[in-house]
Amino acid sequence: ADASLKKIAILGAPIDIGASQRGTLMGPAALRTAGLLTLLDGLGFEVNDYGDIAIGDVADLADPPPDTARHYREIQRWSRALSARSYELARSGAIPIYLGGDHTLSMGSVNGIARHWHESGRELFVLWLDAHADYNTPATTISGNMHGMSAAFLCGEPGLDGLLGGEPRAPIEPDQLELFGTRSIDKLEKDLLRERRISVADMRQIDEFGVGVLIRRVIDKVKARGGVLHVSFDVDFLDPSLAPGVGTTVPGGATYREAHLVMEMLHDSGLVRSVDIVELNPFLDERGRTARTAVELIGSLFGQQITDRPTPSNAIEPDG
Ligand code: B3U
Ligand code: MN
Ligand code: MN
Repeated sequence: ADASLKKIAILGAPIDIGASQRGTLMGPAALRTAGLLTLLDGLGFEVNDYGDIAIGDVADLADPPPDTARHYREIQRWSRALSARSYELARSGAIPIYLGGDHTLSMGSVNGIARHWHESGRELFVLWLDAHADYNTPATTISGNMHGMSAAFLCGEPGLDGLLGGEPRAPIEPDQLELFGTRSIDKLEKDLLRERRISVADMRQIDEFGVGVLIRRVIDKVKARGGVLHVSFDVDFLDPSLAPGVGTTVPGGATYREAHLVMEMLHDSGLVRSVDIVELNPFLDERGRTARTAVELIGSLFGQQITDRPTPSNAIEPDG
């Protein structure tokens, strides 16, 4: 293999018990069918597909499951396996792309990545492209669905402390989380976000300032602190007209052009080191539209451009 080629590591995690609607377990297959690997290969990456992670028959831990976290045991198995694997992948120097699966995937994937960057002495920032804040805990949740708790878990909120068992937990600070595209937050969840002073670029702000200004603000913050960026892309970030293949669609989401601009600017920043693509539910999709749109967006995130000429933003701030 050409050593100058940048490596991408693909890992699927067919999880669907973190959500209320079943079916996201078909997400990894749909993203592959929609041409994710061919696209990344065509953009000049060395792409290795590690298939879908298996949770095997590891013995269950003995911690008491919280009674407001549905399917805690299964999600615990996924999270432990994912965190361990994710840490190894991040350490290998490849850019891991995790294919979900519902958003509980990130409890494992991001924890493993955060552990790696913590050891490397660089700050990890997590950009949460999502209609929801996913900042519930077992104490605040209304639904009991654990995909609504993953961002809170990653920021070290209490209530799921035994989830990873012996896997080292690597929480990020609340100021390393950037919620973006938010338009559905529960009451107690909102209180907690305010208490923690979490940065939220909600749709109200996107309408007023535009995605360009707001994503630039995130990029500048990460650069100023010498950090790196993980992109956790919940496909319900997109407007339902564009992405119907999701269990929890919320009207008023990002448009096609807004989403592409976000991805293009993130690419030009040179900061992205890992990605999750979650909540795609092929069972609800219309002729693969959502899967194809998600794959196109990943193309923009990894350098697909309309012309090869510098755009105003990447001309001013060339990739360091
Ligand atoms: N906040 C609600 C709804 C929700 C969160 N994430 C998704 N839906 N996909 C909850 O269930 O916690
Ligand atoms: Mn989510
Ligand atoms: Mn969501």
